[in-house]
Amino acid sequence: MGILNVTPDSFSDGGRFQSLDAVASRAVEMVAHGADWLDIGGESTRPGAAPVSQAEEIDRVVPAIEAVRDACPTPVSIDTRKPAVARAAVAAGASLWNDITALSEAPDSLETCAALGCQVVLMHMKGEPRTMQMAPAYDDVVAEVTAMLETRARAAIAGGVAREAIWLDPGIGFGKRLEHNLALLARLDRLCALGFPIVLGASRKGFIRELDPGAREPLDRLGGSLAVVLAGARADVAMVRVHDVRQTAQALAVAAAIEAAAHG
Ligand code: HH2
Repeated sequence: MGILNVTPDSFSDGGRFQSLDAVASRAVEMVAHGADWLDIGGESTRPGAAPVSQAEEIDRVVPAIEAVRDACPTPVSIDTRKPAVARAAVAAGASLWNDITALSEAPDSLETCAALGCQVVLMHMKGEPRTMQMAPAYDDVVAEVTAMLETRARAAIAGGVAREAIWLDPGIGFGKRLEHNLALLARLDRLCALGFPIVLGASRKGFIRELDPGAREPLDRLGGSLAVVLAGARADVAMVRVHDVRQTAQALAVAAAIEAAAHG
């Protein structure tokens, strides 16, 4: 899944895709590089990010989705926590709602998702973006994230979302310290055992810098991002959400070729 943020302030690609031509050509480029999904976001959720109004978010994402749909047939996902934005995005052609709040932001999130009939990513987050990195604490992060995602998946199904439409995501960096991110990445098998396809997003995230203090800029974090992608592939996650589609596809192709050689 290629990331396409149409925001002025996303931590890595904020401000890069302000014109619709830039959005469309980035989409075409990511698809040429191997993206199977394009994830469009109109609100940065980086730690400390300021919220965006519903109208502003719709104004950002709807034209971008239309531009992407005109430029390529690849399915589009909408990265939002607001039901009204998801509704507008699906009307514009998105077919997956990527919700960092696992359909718990608004009272009508769940019912909106069921009515839209779209696919959905339920992501784990502890707290909310403005404050989530202040002092995140868990007794057993793997057990707690797994239990929360299972609970949200059950709630979604009970609320009318089709089981086959649900993806789960541990939410790397969302209310998690380095040790929490690493514990989750080390035990992705526990999430996979829930029986839903797993999405993993760690592209260029801040925790990589804690392991490589020289990687001050998001663009310095490709190596760490690829290490996470390969850990995901080993655990059989279904999708990785990345900025660097070409390098990710290459890393996955080489890893798969080595695996094939080992078995054959
Ligand atoms: N991470 C970000 C945003 N949305 N969605 C899912 N399912 N999983 C993630 O890990 C995830 C996500 C944050 O990254 P990014 O979109 O690159 O930055 P920003 O939130 O600053 O726009």
